[in-house]
Amino acid sequence: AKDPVRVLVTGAAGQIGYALVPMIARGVMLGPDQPVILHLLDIAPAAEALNGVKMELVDAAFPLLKGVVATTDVVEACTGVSIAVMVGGFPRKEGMERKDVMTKNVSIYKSQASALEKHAAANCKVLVVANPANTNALILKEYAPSIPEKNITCLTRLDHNRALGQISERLNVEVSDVKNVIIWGNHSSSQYPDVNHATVKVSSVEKPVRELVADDAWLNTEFITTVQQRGAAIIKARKLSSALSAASSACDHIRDWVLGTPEGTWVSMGVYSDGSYNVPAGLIYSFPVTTRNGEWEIVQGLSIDEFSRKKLDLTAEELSEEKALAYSCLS
Ligand code: NAX
Repeated sequence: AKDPVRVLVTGAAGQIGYALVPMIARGVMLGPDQPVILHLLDIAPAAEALNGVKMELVDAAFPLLKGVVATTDVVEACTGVSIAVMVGGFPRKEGMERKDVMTKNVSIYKSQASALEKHAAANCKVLVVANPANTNALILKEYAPSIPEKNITCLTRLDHNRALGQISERLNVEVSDVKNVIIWGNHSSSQYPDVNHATVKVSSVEKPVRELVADDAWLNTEFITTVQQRGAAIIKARKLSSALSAASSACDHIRDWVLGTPEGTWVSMGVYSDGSYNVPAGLIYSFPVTTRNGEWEIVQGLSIDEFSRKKLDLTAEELSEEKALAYSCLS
């Protein structure tokens, strides 16, 4: 049998945490033959709720779950973990300035970066979910210089999956037959969901989404805004933000990163930009990536038309501004 892998979930007493931890304990993230030990971190005011989550994990008697460490101590939480899913953060409340929210999150991600760097397993893979996800990941990278930059990513897979879902609904095809959409840029409403290289399998032939939808007006406007605004639509409907879809997408992100993408398929991940597609280097930006042997690689050579170029640049500009704001909050 395999040795258990220690998986950290921060913000584990929150709503995404509540959806995510049973998925991990069931093998959705690392596979049905991979035992896990869950490390759950939250802050003191949530300690009792966190303990309740631990009790439920015990009660669920998951065969793959070999232990639960539920704690409000960052060092204990980070010790020995090979996967870190960072869901905890400071939410923006009504009337709060962007700078104040950024200051809070910068300080959280700075200190959690140091704890991970000192106490996590070598080669720990990090996924930041908490918003502003790209910039939190960038701060984490800056303050954990010994963790390889390739190991620090943020979640845009939910946006990617939302785009797949919209195409599947529109064409009335199975979502598993749609592939190779791309989310470029920031996990915010400036993101660019791009279908120019996406395909649908129709009687075992891959056909371009643009050809099948045959409605560029829809693809260039409503489709894009629906994906960009989906988070807000969920809040409006549920009075709570996305949780099960965020948790499921976080599992997809880590599973594909660790176990690899299928031949001919890419996914979207927020990763440290190397300047590919003329995106400024030094941002955490969502790109199309393929993965193999636990490493991602940006898909190269895709054609970018003028319409797309503007959208790639716009979301990069927003990320550069966020980066500047984050740095101005570091003191
Ligand atoms: P909740 O408010 O339900 O849970 C957040 C939890 O984090 C709380 O239990 C809180 O006590 C804890 N926390 C706060 N500061 C902490 C710290 N310093 N260390 C450890 N834990 C801490 O929010 P939830 O709905 O679960 O969302 C979590 C985060 O995901 C938010 O930042 C949210 O904006 C972000 N999202 C990101 C998405 C993405 O695709 N990247 C989509 C879903 C989600 O909106």
